[in-house]
Amino acid sequence: MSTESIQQHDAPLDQHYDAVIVGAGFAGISSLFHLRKIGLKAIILEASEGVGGTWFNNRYPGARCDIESLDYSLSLSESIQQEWKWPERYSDSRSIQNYLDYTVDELELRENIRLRTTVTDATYDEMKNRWTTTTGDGSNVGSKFLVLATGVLSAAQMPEFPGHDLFTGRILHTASWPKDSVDFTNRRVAVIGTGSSATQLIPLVAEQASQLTVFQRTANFVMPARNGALEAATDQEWKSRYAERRAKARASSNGHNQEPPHGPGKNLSSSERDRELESRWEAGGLNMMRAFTDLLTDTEVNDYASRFVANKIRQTVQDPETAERLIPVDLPIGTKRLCSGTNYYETFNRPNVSLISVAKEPIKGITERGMTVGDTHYELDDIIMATGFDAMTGSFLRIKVVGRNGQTLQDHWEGGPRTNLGLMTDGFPNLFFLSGPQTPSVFSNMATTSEMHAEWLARFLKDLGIANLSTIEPTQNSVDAWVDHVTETASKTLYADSRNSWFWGANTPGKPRVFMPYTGGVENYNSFLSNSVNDNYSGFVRA
Ligand code: N01
Repeated sequence: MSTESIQQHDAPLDQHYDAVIVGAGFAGISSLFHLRKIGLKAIILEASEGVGGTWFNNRYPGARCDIESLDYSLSLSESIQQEWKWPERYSDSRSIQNYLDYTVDELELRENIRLRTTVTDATYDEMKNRWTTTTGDGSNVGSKFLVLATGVLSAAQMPEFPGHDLFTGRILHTASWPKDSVDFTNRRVAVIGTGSSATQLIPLVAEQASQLTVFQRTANFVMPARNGALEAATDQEWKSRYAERRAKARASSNGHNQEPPHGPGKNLSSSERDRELESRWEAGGLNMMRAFTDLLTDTEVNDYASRFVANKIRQTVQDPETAERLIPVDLPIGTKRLCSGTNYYETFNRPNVSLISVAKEPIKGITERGMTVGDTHYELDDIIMATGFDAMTGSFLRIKVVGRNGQTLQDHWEGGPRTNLGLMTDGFPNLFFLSGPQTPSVFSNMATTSEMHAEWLARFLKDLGIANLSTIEPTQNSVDAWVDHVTETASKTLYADSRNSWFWGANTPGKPRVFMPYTGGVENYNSFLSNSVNDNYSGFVRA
């Protein structure tokens, strides 16, 4: 079913919700489903024109998930998971968006979703124990609970290059791509950035543009995705054992069914290591991250794997200088998000594609007809910013959230995010974060972990007894303990010394350098969630 064929009904607003949920992506949709199931009156407020969250907004050519389709889906309804047909092994953004549209309609959730509604402010009233959420048009919505399901990679980041407004061509950002397809035929195009978005988009733009110039500040490791049609046998096998597959995902480190590592690389011979790395390279995508259990903890093993991929780049890219420029330096493989693409390195063999390093000589500015780096001016028709996000906390902090004593979330998290289990923060009663910082989020299958959060939230509120509950919030001690645990867990990995990434907030000017995701794995995190239930939520105080 196409998105266009689905009618968008917008829920009307009133003041008397049990829960306002912000965001209609995987986390928001799962939350609405589970909160409604326990009898809450809930509404989703969504800024975009459609549901889908990141998959609605990231429509750039090549936008595709790097987790396999059958895994990257929700288990809310047995009939949906049986009936829905994924066309490809890895789904593109349009397929995922269509799937979420279908899910929302099948589960009759649309009547509780209000689109085109940007949340600007949310203020807690201590006298009434209620949240007031304010939207872009000045409307106020009242609720007992507020659930921010706004995503960790959704606050797009546009660099402030001097001259930006002078440019007479098109400036596009991958995360706010126009609804209609953009034609690059006979155009001179620049792509700024070489992260996941850029590396998916570059090969497709190169097929159309007369000239494509890629401006690279930091080279990244890009694995071949090895996408293709989803085979009927695979589809059937999964569907006959879906419950088992879902359970396996939750009991894994990353929340999906990928083949786990067989053991450490440390004591393996070179040929044993090569065999494993080759099989992971052939399996494609994020499989490389599962090559060895010590890939992200042992420098020598990581160096070995990094050299293996560097040699693949040298074998693929014909011009030796370009090949060397594409090989990451001082970047242990996996300590920046591994990219997964199709024909990325091959694209640099095309005569219409060139790679400019802006590592030492940054982009000076934008002019009426192009861009300047050092003394060189590049004549351009289009500039594509594939420049990423104010990641992990940006979408939460772009809303002015005011808790107890008039304290803003911006002030409270000035030194970095502070949460208990990534779900709540002290001083902000009845406020929940879904799939946010200090959870496995970006190291996991977000469909799995979003559902885990939504289930926990509904269980939590049901166990506490909503009718007799005024407030619930984490103790400061529980928050301090979780922050320490997240930090300590990361300190045992190679992430600790590789700080030039958005995991550390390094890509956003003025952001504190704090490691934000939880590296302990989905299975362990799941145990923490279960323990909190078994402990009768001891890290939280209720009134
Ligand atoms: O963003 P990024 P993204 N001058 O931050 C460069 C998920 N995702 O949108 O590395 C020059 O990774 C910046 O350079 P540097 C996935 O988790 C998933 O690509 O900061 N360059 C970098 O190269 C991913 O990790 C999927 O030195 C500038 C690039 O822009 C996350 O989203 C697909 C610059 C930004 O890369 C973010 O990916 C897409 C400047 N002033 C995204 N500013 C899949 O499922 C920034 N850069 C496959």
